Amino acid sequence: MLKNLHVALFLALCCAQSHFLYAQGAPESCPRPLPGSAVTEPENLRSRKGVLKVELTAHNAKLSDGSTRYCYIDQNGAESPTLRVNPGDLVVLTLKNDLTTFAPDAMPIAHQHVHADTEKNGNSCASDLMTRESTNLHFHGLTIPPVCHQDDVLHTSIQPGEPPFEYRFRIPENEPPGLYWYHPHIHGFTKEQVLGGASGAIIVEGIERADKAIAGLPERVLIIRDQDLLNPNAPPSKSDPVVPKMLFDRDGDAANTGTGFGKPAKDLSINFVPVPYPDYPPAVIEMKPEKQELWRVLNASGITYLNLEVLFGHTPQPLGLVAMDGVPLNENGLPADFVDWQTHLGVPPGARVEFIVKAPPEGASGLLVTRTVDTGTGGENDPNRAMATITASKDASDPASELAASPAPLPPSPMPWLGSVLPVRIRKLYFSEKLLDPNNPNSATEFYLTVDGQTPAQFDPKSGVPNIIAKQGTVEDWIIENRSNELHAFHIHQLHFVLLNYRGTPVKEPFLRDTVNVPYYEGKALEYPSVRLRMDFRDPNTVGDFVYHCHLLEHEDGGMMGLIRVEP
Ligand SMILES: [Cu+2]
Repeated sequence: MLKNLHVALFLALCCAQSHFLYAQGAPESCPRPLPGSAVTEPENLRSRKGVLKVELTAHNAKLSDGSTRYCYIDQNGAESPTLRVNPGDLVVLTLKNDLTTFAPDAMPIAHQHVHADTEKNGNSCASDLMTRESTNLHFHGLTIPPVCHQDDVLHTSIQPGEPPFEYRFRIPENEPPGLYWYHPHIHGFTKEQVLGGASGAIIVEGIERADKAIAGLPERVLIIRDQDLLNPNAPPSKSDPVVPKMLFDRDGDAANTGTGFGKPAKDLSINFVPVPYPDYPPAVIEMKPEKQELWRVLNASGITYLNLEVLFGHTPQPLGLVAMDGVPLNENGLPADFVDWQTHLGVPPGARVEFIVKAPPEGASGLLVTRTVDTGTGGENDPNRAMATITASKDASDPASELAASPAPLPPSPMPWLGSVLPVRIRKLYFSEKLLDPNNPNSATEFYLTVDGQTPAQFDPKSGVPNIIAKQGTVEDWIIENRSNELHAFHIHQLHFVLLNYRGTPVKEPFLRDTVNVPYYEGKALEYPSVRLRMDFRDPNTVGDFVYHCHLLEHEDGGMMGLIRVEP
């Protein structure tokens, strides 16, 4: 165990080279497919007799290009398995921290959060030690209690060399069936670990019970991650309109060009198959001709917004949305078995979409792309790009999992629809950013998420003083404003909300979300753009202290986060 920084630094300096050789010589250390590979699904770990036992080890590996990969290896040696559970199941998951100290790179934030407290070392539930090599898990979207060994990220920190740490929680009986996910949440270092690949899917089974339109369909899990550019110095490809000037935002990512083209802030991968800038060689998804599948897509990116589209030739294909952020569409008293047919689907970092896709005819092919996302002048460049070619062949193998063909319908929720419950209060919060040196546009930025009336401050994991106190059993309306010139993605742990108003326009969405875009300020309008959300504190599992934050991880790590206490 590393007792102090000096030891850590010594190990880093003395051993970096040998670990580099290890990563090169040991393909089992977070192996990744080559660009252009076929997209294979993660291994499925299914619960048995109401219990899912998982043993994960967090690994990392430093590559010759200077990048660091992170991965979870399970008890079978598989990487980032999909955890499949039923409502009511018990999850017993051990996490062993096998992260290695590599030579430090330029991330000044590292030093703000290292407070080696030897007395607390060894107690992962009350650790003051959150370093680059610490890790823990957040179960994004699940309504489970924010307490140690379940879903606490405020104090739970597991250090390298400690015995495996046990997570033990029950999936609520009323958890909506759908797609959730797990990832580390160490304040100050989440971005590095998630960009490196530390993430995986969780599926609460039974989505076909909520919507018979998808009964019997093969289901395919697609995890889209982002990572540092493999070819950062390459000019745009010849088929990409030349973009005159490369700008960087204050985080060092390629700034939004406003053109839909140019160098992206990050490369994307799909089930770990990289699709690197500048030529974006697509990965390959093989389907049976004209067969319908349910695609369960997670945006596990650190900072990249997606806007997914499937093209046959130049024609966008219908995508039948059946669930958002793990919640099936007909939770809002829609006609039974409703499908919302769209031609493109926006997915902020952290969000999930589940939709029906039909394969092209035999011999033809399609293309899964992400359209450009306008993230504002201060935002990252998320250009148009191909992600995967969809081929159709009778010999294509079906996905590993298929939804039940004649499911028993889900019983209706005993709770009234969130959108029709009266809120006990309205709160206003706002995203803002401040240059440390107002005269220097390239100086470091502080990121804030502030309750209106309080003083803007970067999140301090040690403060313990809640910014918001709510009562379990109630429902509140939160207006989230954006006073910065870049898009942010608001996320709250432990619960879902319903979007009521987007930028002044009332919306009536038939599903809940746990992550939502908050549009950027252009500096002209009299009012800041905002969203209005109805927050659901009715579930007893929301009692406790937890966080809300921007899901762009460099903003989250930079302090764009707040603490809420839900009292019983
Ligand atoms: Cu943000």
